Amino acid sequence: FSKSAKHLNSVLIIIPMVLLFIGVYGGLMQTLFRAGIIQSDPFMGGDYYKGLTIHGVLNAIVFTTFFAVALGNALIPYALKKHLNTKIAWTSGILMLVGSVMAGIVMLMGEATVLYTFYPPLKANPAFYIGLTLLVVGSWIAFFNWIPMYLNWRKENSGKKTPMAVVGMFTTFIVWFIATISVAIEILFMLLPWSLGLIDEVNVMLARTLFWFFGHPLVYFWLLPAYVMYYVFMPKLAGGKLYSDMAGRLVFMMFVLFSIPVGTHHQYMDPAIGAQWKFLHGIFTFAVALPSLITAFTLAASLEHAGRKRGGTGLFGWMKTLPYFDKEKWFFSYLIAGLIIFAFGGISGIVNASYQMNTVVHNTAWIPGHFHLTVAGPVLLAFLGGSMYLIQQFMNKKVKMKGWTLSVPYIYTIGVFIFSWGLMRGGILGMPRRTNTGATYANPESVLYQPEWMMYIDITVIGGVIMFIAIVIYIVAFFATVFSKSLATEEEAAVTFPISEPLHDEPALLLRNFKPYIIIALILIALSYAPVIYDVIQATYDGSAPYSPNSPVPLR
Ligand code: HAS
Repeated sequence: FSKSAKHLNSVLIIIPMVLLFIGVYGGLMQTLFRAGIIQSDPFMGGDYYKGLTIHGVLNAIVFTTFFAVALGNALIPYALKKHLNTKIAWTSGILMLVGSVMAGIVMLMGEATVLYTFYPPLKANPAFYIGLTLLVVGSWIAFFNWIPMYLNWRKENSGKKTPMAVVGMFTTFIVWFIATISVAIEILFMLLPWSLGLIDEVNVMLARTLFWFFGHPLVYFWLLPAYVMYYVFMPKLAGGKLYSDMAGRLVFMMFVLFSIPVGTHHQYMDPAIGAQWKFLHGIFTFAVALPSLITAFTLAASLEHAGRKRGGTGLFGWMKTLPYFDKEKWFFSYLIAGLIIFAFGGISGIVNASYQMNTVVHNTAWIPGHFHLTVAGPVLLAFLGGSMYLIQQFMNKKVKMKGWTLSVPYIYTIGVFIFSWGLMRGGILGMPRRTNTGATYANPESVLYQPEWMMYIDITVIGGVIMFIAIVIYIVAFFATVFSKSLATEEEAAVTFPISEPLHDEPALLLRNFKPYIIIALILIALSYAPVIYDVIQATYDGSAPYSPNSPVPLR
């Protein structure tokens, strides 16, 4: 890695870490708002929805995109033994930074209180949409920068299997690229002109549908870099090997196929889309859960192999010998804790995906319970562990406060289990999501007051405070590492990654080329989305009259 590549990757990790902390602070405020403990943010000012927007956008969109790009910039050249084109990589990084800062400023000013889904008729300052567009375009440029490296490598290494890390990172960005096209259409042709005052109507259902075409693959864009670290790093960190190379490749290709034609499962309760198409998306949703089930077995087998190599015996005895508390293997604790959380996140996802069950949980606090066990569980922990690993490599530092660093994922796990349990139990009772319960259902003065929800709301405060403490410890350890003395001169510092060997190295001939999978994915997308878009257009342009958000009377 050149000096410039190291600097770039460090910037791509440090700046979003600051933004992540602002977002995490916003998360803590959410729990306090919802419990009625505060009515206004003591530091940033503004209400519950401003805080919720900052929390969602900075943590779930900005931090994750930066980390995915930094991981790709690091792993792809490393695994292919090629040099990153740093000019293009810096251009992408600068676009992402400028875009994120623009969006961040308007959110802090309270000019973009539209939540991370930015559904119309909620309208933001144009700078918010432009900022998000720059972030996405910057990430595309990072992806395009990796393609020539990969094609050259294939030319020079015909017949060889592409390294798993590269397969995983390309899967991440193929899914991201296809998915972001729809949100680009939504922003550039609908929301931005509307926010600039160039058009005065926007088709709400079409905008929601375009959003969810992007929104569900977005969750796999978050998950896949974590999967790269699970498949590529974790077996080696545990002291073993990846149980099956083919299983890993199959999992990534299945994500290319099924990540996108599933978005309507977020719209089961929306009007305008036929129930048969929602059902079809429901079936594909079960298909996209399969690669995660394969992952559960493959990683468990890899961990068992490692545990037995470390002297573990018996049916479960191998579990005891894994390096959960080995300070030198602090990275392992981030991955294993996340994996354990994900077992519960996955189960709750399957509940959401079931069409009938969704009627019980949709728009209730169950849903944030689910996604704190997925994106704010395994994904966050893997990205935090990964950020610490990348920063020490690129800045040539030694991780500081290792014991504390190791403890973070376990403290966080305790917090997130308590927090999500409170949300999910409250959700089953009907407690809504995205609602300032502090001013309504948790307010004894209000006619809406629901005393039986109070216990669960209080539980989320306890869980939220524990999660926040874990992140504060992490941030202190992270910046202690960043500001510590460098180990050696730049020239001496070699970047290395713990790349796992496979235990079973199957030929996997049918899993070596992305092309057929991309083609099948496009066919599945066309089959599943053409009728949905047709229904939406039929119902909203031909069927019913448009409404203004300010009046219940149709416009024409
Ligand atoms: Fe989801 C809503 C369905 C996965 C994130 N999801 C959301 C939202 C977010 C989100 C943010 O069908 C809210 C969006 C909004 O704001 O409205 N989700 C699923 C399904 C899966 C799933 C079927 N979700 C995720 C992931 C996310 C994420 C991953 C982020 C990264 N989700 C839904 C649905 C909705 C939804 C509906 C809409 C709900 C509504 O009504 O609004 C699946 O992909 C899950 C499959 C996962 C598994 C788990 C496998 C287990 C593993 C761990 C094994 C453990 C081991 C440890 C090996 C089947 C891999 C061993 C331990 C030792 C000690 C040895």
